[in-house]
Amino acid sequence: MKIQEYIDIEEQYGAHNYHPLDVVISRGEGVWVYDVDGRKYLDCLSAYSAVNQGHVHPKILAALVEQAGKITLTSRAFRNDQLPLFYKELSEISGYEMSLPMNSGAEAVETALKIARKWAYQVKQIPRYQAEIITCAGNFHGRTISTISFSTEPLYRDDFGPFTPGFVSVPYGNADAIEKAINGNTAAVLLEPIQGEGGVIIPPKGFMKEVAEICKKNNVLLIADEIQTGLGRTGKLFAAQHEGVRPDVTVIGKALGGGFYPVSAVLSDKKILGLFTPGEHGSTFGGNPLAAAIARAALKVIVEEHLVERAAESGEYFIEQLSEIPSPHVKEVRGKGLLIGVELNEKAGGARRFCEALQTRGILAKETHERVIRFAPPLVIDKETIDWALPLIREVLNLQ
Ligand code: IF1
Repeated sequence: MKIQEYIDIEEQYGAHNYHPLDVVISRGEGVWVYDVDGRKYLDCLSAYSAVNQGHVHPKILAALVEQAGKITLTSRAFRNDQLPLFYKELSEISGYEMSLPMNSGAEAVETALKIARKWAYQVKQIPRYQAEIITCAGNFHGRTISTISFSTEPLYRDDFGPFTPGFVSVPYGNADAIEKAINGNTAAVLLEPIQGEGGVIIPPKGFMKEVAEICKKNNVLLIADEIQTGLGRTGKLFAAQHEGVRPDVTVIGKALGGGFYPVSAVLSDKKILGLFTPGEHGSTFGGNPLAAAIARAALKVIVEEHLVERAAESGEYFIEQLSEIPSPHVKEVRGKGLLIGVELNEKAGGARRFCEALQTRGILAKETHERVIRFAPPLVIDKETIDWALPLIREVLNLQ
C-alpha cells in the first residue's frame, strides 16, 4: 500500500484524537525508524521517552520472546516466577523498599493518589474524605478523569467534567506557593521534577529540594511523577536526584517497558505501600510475568549500557550545540540530559511547521504546547548521530 492509503484508512476508521505527522513507520532499530517506503528517520521523540533503550533492543526483544513462549498472564490470584525478581531488582536499582506494578503511567499515578489518600486517613488522621493533594499548573499526569481533573490545560479538560475533587493547583516552580497551600488536610504534593508536556519546563534550581523540606516539615508526602523524566532521560536515574531529593513516592512508566510493552510502577517504602491490604487495589495485567520479564531486561539495559551517564553526556553536548545555532526563530534552548526543548518566538508561527520541515530532512520531532520543539532521542544516541542531525536542524531553524 501507498503511504496515503495508510493515512486514508486511519482517518476513516480511527478516532481523531491525535494529529500525527504523515509518516507511516514500519520498522525501528536503535535511534532510527523506517517508513513503509524505506525512508530512514532519526527518532527525536522516543515515543515520549518510552524508548530510552532504542527501538527493538535485541536484549529486551529476546527477553520478551523467551517469556512469551512460557507464560504471559497468570493474574495476581496466583504467583509467578518473574514478578518477585522484578520487585527485587527494581528495589535494588531505585533504592525504594517496595513497588506496586501497573500498566499505564496514568494508572500508576492514580495508584499513587489512592495510597496518598489512604495514608492521609490511616496515618496522618486527616478526617475522611477531606484529604487534599497539591498539584502544579502546567502538569501532565495522564488522561484519566482524575488526572485531567487537576490539569490546567483546557484541551485535556474541556467537556470531560464533572471533575474529581480534592486537588489544589499552585504555580509550578514556586515552593512558597506550595507551602502556603498546605493546611491540616494536605496529604501530598504531586509534581514532575521537569514538566515535559508543559514544554520542558525546568523549575528554578533548588525547587525540588525546597519542596522536599517543606513536605517533611509539614508531614506531607512528596510524590514525583518520573514517568517521562525517569529511567535516565535527564542524565540521572531519576530527575529528582539532580537535587539529591528522594521523594516519598516515585511513579515510573514508559521506558520501564523498554518500548515493547506498557509497564508502570509506584515506588515507595513499606510505611506507605505497606498500607495496601489484599483486594484493595489491583489490575488484570498489573505485574504479569511478561511485563515483569520485559521490565527486568529494560532495567538491565539501562544499567549495563550506562544509559544514565550517556544521556548526561550526549544531552550536554546536544544542548550546547543547539544553543549555538543562530536562528531568528529561537527564543530559548533548555533541557536536562536528553529531554530538550527549543522554544520558538511567537512570530515563528508555531512549532508544527518546523517539525514538518525536520521530517522532510529525516528527523522526527514533536511540537509541544504550540511553540516548543521537543528533542528527546533514545538515550543510546551517539555523538556522530547528533553531529549528523545538527546541520539539518540548523537549516530548519533558519527557514523563513
Ligand atoms: C498522550 C503528553 C508527554 C507523562 C507523565 C504520566 C503520563 C505521561 C509525566 C501518563 C504520558 C504521554 C501521553 C501521551 C503523550 C505523552 C505526553 F504529551 F501527553 F503529555 F510525554 F508529555 N506522567 N505522557 O508524560 O502515562 O498513561 O500515557 O502511560 O496522552 O498523548 P500514560
